[in-house]
Amino acid sequence: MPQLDSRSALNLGNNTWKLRGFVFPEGNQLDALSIEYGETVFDNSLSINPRNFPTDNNYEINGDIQVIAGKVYQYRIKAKLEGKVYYSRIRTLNTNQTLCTPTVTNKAWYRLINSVTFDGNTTNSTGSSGYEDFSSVIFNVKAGQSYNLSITDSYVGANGSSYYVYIDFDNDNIFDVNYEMVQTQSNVDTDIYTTTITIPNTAIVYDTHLRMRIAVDYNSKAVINGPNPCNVNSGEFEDYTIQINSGLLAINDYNLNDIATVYPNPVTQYLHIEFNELTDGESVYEIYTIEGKKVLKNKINNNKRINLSRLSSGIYLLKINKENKVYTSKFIKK
Ligand SMILES: [Ca+2]
Ligand SMILES: [Ca+2]
Repeated sequence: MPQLDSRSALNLGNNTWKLRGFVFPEGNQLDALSIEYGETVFDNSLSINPRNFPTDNNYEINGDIQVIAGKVYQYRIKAKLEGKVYYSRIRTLNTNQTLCTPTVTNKAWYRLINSVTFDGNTTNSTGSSGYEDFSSVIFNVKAGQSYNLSITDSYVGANGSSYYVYIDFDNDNIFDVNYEMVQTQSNVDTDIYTTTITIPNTAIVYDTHLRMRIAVDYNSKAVINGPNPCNVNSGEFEDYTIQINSGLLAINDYNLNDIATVYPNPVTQYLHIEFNELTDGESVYEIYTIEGKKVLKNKINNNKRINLSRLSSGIYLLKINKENKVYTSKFIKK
């Protein structure tokens, strides 16, 4: 009997979400596989060929969908095997979700965060309300890399503190304690907690502001209550911003939309590029997925169209090399 799991949905921005699921066929060759989604009923489906995957391994399937802002969707994985239909659990995708504002139960403070140092950059703080929002502080990171983090709390002496670090890698405004709690430590008898944060290679959203939330709590209360990214008993929260750079967007790249009109967006089949000024000679264009994989490369003349019918749905980056400058523009393929 195949095992199916609807794991998470990544908010890629521009009303595009990547639905993710995991499949373990348990040695069976599945007859059909799909991700079903919809508002009240599962009236949309992304079909996936199970023959592209091994039968004896757990693997990820995913697909990008367009959503309408403000709506709530459900999705699940569906498999067919020998005439029987199997479903994963149903997960919800809420385009209206906002980050919870942290609360502290016990206002007689035992622990405050006095400073946070991430990758050598320090933010000192003195607030005592239980939550300080430093989300305007942005740390640029790369997938697969590790970064030093140290947290100095206000309590001096050998009486344990607990620390929690969450990053909303899928950008859905929920800190998932199973997949997005990147560090935790209970009952640490130290005034400065030092650790490393490793940015994963999968299930992350690139080139977007992702919230990092740090919490400190008085130990025994935290152990009883468990990790909660929205509440601690006797401690403090601080929020920061992480941006995982894909490397696709270089600082010295030029905006393609300044020299050309690129339309339509979203695009179904033909992407048109009309340069403001006609020039002699050819340019080279390249199209990348947001994960950095090159999917198309060709030469382009003045005012041409590119056939994108073979690309799957999602966000792509168009790069054009013209007169020794690199111009970029993002677009959505429906
Ligand atoms: Ca603080
Ligand atoms: Ca999340």
